[in-house]
Amino acid sequence: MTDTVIAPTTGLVQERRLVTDLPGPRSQELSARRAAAVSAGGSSMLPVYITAAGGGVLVDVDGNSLIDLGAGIAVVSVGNAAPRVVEQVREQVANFTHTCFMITPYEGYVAVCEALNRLTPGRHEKRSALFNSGAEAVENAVKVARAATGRTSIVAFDHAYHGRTNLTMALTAKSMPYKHSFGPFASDVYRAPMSYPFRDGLTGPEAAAQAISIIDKQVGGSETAAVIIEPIQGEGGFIVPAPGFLPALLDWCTDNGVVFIADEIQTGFARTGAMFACEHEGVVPDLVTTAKGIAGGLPLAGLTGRADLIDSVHPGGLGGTYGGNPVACAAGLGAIATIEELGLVDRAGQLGTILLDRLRAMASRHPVIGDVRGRGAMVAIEFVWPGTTEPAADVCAAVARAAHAAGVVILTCGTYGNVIRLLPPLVIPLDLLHEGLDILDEAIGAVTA
Ligand code: PLZ
Repeated sequence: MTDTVIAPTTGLVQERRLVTDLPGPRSQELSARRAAAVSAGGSSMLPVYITAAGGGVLVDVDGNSLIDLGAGIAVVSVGNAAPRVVEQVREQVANFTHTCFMITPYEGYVAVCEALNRLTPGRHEKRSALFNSGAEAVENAVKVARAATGRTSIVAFDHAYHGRTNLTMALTAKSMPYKHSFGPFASDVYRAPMSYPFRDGLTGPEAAAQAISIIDKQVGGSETAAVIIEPIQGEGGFIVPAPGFLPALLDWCTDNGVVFIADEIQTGFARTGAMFACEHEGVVPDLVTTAKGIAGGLPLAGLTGRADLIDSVHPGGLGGTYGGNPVACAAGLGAIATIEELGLVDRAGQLGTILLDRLRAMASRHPVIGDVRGRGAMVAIEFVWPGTTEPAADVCAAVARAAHAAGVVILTCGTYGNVIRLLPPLVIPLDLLHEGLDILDEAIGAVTA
């Protein structure tokens, strides 16, 4: 496939180049400083310290150049230091850095909300509000759903990830490391089974019937304010629900006056080969949460949805000192313009074809790969002991370590810790993507030999 888009987004040479072992000596010095200064509760998957990044590479303090197949967890979809982002941030930061939108507003905030209203699924009348992080967007989605319905119960799913604040920890499924020792958690949060085709063997409608029956029996439709779901689960293992699961859930919500919240924080902004992952199933959510890919790396998050729901909140009920900060909004407008100008929705689709073809070929040679799944530039392999569905987390960790040592940044995820996920910047040059996949392939071979 010819490389249709991109690349001169950065002055950095687009190559993998190792001049030391990883982490190199200067990174190790920084790690020693860090140990004496930085909370041990925050860990780094690969402690090489970065000085520059762009296109498909990360350059470290020792002069190593690594292939980036993680995009900072699906954030720098437009590339690190993308030109339009840099340009608009520079201009904004020199003009003014903060007023607080709740005190004296500015155009950038309005323009980002207009873009969100235009780009999210559905042609109905919408409103948006801006925040600093994904977790904060989710918190506010729950506030809106409760205010609009006068109900309190919220339903989340097995394997869900929605954040690390108190309410979003309650919504997140996995205990270690996200919730362990941090309770008590917010009340009135319930959990329903997710559609996980590799593990449950159910069709979408079957899995939806199972989930709906549990919600009906254990929560009650008339008590439920909202159902929140990632249209493709991220941290939980890049789980793509079986076709029909999301639409059936949405129908049940509509029939019961329950707000359907799509958490598109990881899946949004072109990542899956659609602007938003709900589009793959024609699902139009009542509320959508966004962050990550929205602003090329600056902290910005959005809540977008039905005007009648969002505007049911009393004036002053939603806000925060920094939410929709002018510099972050400038970055957001730069990132959105980049996605549209470079055709990154299509580009993500192209990357997905390459990724799925290559990973399926690997699966045919490596029986430790139990499942290959995903959409667009959000794909994963799940490791199992050959011939079973038993999670092979040690294999997964060893493969990731081997890839890291070879200078390829790949991330793991999954409730069982046995999934390698690939979510490269959408502007990655194709030869680098292939090289990264070659190294992954070799790593699996070496670990399972
Ligand atoms: N909802 C679907 O993926 C963030 C966090 C990883 P914040 N996921 C990566 C970690 O270990 O902290 C995420 C997400 C979905 C919400 C969030 C939360 O977004 O910006 O990290 O708060």
